Amino acid sequence: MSIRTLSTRIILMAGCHGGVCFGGVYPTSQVRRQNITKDKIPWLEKFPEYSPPYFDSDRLDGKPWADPVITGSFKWNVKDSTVDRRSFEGDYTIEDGYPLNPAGRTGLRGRGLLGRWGPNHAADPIVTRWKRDDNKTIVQNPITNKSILQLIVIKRRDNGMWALPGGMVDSGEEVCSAAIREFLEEATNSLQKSHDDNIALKSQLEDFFCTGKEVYRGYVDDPRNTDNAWMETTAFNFHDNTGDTVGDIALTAGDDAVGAKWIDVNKELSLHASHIDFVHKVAEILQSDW
Ligand code: RP5
Repeated sequence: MSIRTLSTRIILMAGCHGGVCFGGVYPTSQVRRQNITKDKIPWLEKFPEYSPPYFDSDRLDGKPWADPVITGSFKWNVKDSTVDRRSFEGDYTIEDGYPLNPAGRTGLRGRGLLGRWGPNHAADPIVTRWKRDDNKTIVQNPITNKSILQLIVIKRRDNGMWALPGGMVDSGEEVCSAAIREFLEEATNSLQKSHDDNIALKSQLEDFFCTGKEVYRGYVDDPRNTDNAWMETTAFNFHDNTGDTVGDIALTAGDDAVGAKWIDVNKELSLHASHIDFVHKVAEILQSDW
C-alpha cells in the first residue's frame, strides 16, 4: 500500500471511526458537536441544516505556538518563514475566510484545542523490535508462524490512551528531528535528564535514528479535529532488528506522557487517533505477525 493510498483510506473513513465522534462532546469542553450522518461528511453534499457550534479553547490564549485570530494577512496553502500552512492532502478550500478540513464536516467550527488554523503538523516515531525470549530467540505466533513485532507506546496525559510518542513539529524544525525529539521527551523523559545524560543517550542512538523510514504522510483522524483545524503527520519507522540498541534502553515517561512501554503488535491494539493504521503499515513492511 503506498503512502497516498493509506492517506486516502483514512480520509474516506474520517468522521465515522476512532477519533472524531460526531454528536459527541469535544475534548476538555462542554461543547457538543452537531450530529451528522456519514453521507453528509463531504463538503460537496448539500446540507442546508448544517450549523455547527464554534469553539476555540481558552487554553490557546497567549500561547506562542498558537495562531492569532484570522485576519486578511493569513496566507493559506503556502509555507512562510515561520509556519507551514500546506496540507499533505493538496490545496484546501477557504470559505468565509476559514480553511476547510479536507476530510469533510466534523460537526464543530473554530480551532478547538489546535494551535493552527488549517493543518497542524506533527511527527510520529514508530520504534520497533522483534519480541525475544530469555535466550534472545525471536518469538513467533505458533498459528501464523510469523515473528511478533513490539512497539514503544506512551500513555497520553490528555485522554489516557496509548499512542505513538509523537508531537507537533516546532517552527523551522525538520520533521524527522521532531519525531526523534518527541520520542526522547515522551519515552525517555529527556527534558528532566542532565545535559550529559542526554548527549550520551543521543550518541548511543544516533546511528539507529539514521535508519528511520517514512511510512505515512497525511491526515490524522484526531479527536481534536474541527471543520477549520486538523492534524496531519509524518510517521517514521525506526526498527531495531537486533534488539541491541533501542531494544535495551530504559523507558521513562516524560513531558505529556504518563506511561511508556513496549507492547506486542497485533490487530487487537487500540491506539490514539489513526496510529493503528500507521503501525499496520509497518507490520506489513516487516512482514510481522498481525
Ligand atoms: C496525533 O497527535 C499525531 O499523530 C501525534 O501523535 C499527536 C500530536 O499531538 P500532541 O501529542 O502534541 O498533542 O494526531
